[in-house]
Amino acid sequence: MERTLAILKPDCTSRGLMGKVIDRIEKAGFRIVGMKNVRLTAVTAGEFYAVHRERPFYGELVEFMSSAKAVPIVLEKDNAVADFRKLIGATDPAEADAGTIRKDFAESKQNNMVHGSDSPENAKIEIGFFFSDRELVENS
Ligand code: 3AN
Repeated sequence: MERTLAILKPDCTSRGLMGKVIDRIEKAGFRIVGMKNVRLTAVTAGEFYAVHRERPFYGELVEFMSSAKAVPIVLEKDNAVADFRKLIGATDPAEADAGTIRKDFAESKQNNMVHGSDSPENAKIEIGFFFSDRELVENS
């Protein structure tokens, strides 16, 4: 079993699309082992996306991620990291495959509904950013 970190981004939560996205995640075979509401600040959003600090879109990304509530979710499944990236689709919804979450719901490269860890190593770091071990509960 592998774990990945998903985040329902502010566009997803404020447009009332959380239920639709979680339904797709569960139907795709992922188990939810951790989930919470957070309101990121410019500081915490900036820290989470620190790898993008030099990118031209960094300031707007930080502003967007702290504009409304976000919902980090820890997911478990065989091959969770790669399978979740497949389920959400490419960063740019215009380039995302048919049937992916971003293709069906995202409005732009920035407002693209969901985050998904890009490697098992980063998944561990990102899960630790939001959750302590005792907040992670396996369900069978
Ligand atoms: P992904 O979320 O698909 O792994 P990353 O890690 O390259 O994409 O980018 C992190 C986040 O930064 C994206 N989810 C998106 O919100 C934003 N982003 C990425 N590229 C752009 C861009 N060219 N313009 C605006 N925002 C972007």
